[in-house]
Amino acid sequence: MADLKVLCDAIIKGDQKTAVDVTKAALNEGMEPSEILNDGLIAGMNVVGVRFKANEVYIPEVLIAARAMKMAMEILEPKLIEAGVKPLGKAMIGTVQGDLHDIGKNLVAMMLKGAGFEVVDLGVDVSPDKFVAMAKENSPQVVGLSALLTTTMPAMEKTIVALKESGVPVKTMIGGAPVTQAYADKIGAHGYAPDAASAVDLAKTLLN
Ligand code: B1M
Repeated sequence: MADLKVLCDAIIKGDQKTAVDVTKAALNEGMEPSEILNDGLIAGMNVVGVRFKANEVYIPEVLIAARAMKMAMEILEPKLIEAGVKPLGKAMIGTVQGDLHDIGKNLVAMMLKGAGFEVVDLGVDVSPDKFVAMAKENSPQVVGLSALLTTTMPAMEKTIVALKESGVPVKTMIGGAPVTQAYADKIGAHGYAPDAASAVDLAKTLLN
């Protein structure tokens, strides 16, 4: 019988083959897709998030775990849709205008997916107008902005102002190496997260 503890461990270790094999076996045995998601995949990514925050694992391990999760999700996703399983929430994320750095932003997106969020990733160099247009189109509850350059931090403020003026009911969170909680407070963001695992905790808080 497929063992979800094995699936959870495969995600933690980033073992793609085992993650995919156990997911397939569990589905073939008739296990609920939501059970496979919550007790196998998300449980594994949660452990990775906790260890990452505690500096017990580093970015490469998180990326490898996220890749294993992505492979297993490709098999599970159609079954989750068939079963009508709702995501935890919808988050939209992008790197702000003028900024091409996306490694941290991608990590945040992967961790959010790992935690059960549906994620709309707008990519890099995203203008305030595009954030607004895509927020109207996708109705996320949370919009995440990433910036790695001191010169592109003002684009965060412009984006937050544009989102507020548009009246789209979203909560905003910001992050990136030069960004601080003080800056988030100054520009009126709803939250700041220093790393990808904290971004997941923050996004969950912002849902409520
Ligand atoms: Co650039 N770069 N770069 N760069 N680059 C930095 C950021 C820099 C600090 C290097 C330096 O000078 N020491 C410096 C910025 C200085 C400053 O403004 N203070 C810099 C510069 C100057 C530049 C250029 C201007 C260089 C030039 O052309 N003269 C240029 C700008 C291009 C542009 O964006 N318009 C440039 C270009 C590039 C590359 C294209 C070569 C490449 C980016 C490749 C890519 O992203 N696809 C690059 C890289 C790789 C870096 C460094 C080396 C690494 C950044 C990174 O990926 N870190 C960086 C120096 C450094 O940091 N050591 C540097 C790993 C990543 C996982 O961390 O992104 O911080 P980070 O994400 C973390 C957290 O910040 C947080 O979670 C992540 C995981 O824990 N986080 C969030 C991030 N986003 C979040 C969002 C959230 C919450 C948390 O909520 C929404």
